[in-house]
Amino acid sequence: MHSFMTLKVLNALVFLSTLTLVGAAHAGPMVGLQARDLDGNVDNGPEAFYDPALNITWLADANVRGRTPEGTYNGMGGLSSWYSAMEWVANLQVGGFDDWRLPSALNRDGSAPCTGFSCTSGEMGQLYYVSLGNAFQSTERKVGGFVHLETYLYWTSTSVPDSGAYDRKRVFSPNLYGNGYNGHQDSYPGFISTGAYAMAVRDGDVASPVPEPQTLALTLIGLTGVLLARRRRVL
Ligand SMILES: [Ca+2]
Ligand SMILES: [Ca+2]
Repeated sequence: MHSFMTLKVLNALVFLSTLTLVGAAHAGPMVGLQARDLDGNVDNGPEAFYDPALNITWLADANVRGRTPEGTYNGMGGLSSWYSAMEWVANLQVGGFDDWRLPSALNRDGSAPCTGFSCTSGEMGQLYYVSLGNAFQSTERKVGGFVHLETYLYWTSTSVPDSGAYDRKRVFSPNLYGNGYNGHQDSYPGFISTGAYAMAVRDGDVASPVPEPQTLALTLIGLTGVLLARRRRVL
């Protein structure tokens, strides 16, 4: 009787593991990004994504500034001058962290950012092209697990060295998905009249990884192995 029950439990565990692995294979829109929890509730989904390639953590809400907690637009909808965006992110506190910043457009080796399409070395270029798998000028929107990723310009923290008078072209701003300039990185005046959106990112990882479906499946497989080994010993 005991062995029979054990076998039923084992069959159920193997079935569950298989189901979970099949589900995980279809749910992989982001390359390399790892889900992170910031609000202590893993059931409501991740609030951040860690990118081990750059060792940075993105807020999953790509326009947290422009939305109320209920998700409706707030004031200017998150559009602002570069100066206002820099001030906002400096004061942002989410998940117990106060070191959020705008993404850098600098190349990974610290050299000056490129202009145009396929600038994959900056942080937003890495996110847009590599992690989310977008192509330049593509009309297909791949946003992975991010929400409120707006179809317009996003500020980076990077100033243009020889910006000339009036602080013109002070920042680099990749244009995500908008106006045929999807994946385009360029420079604009810090007080560009239309404003631009702001994503928040921080250096390093956060403390609370969200268990991936694969991890759960592997745990179940490991448990199954232990039970099988125990059963063999009993027999
Ligand atoms: Ca959560
Ligand atoms: Ca701060």
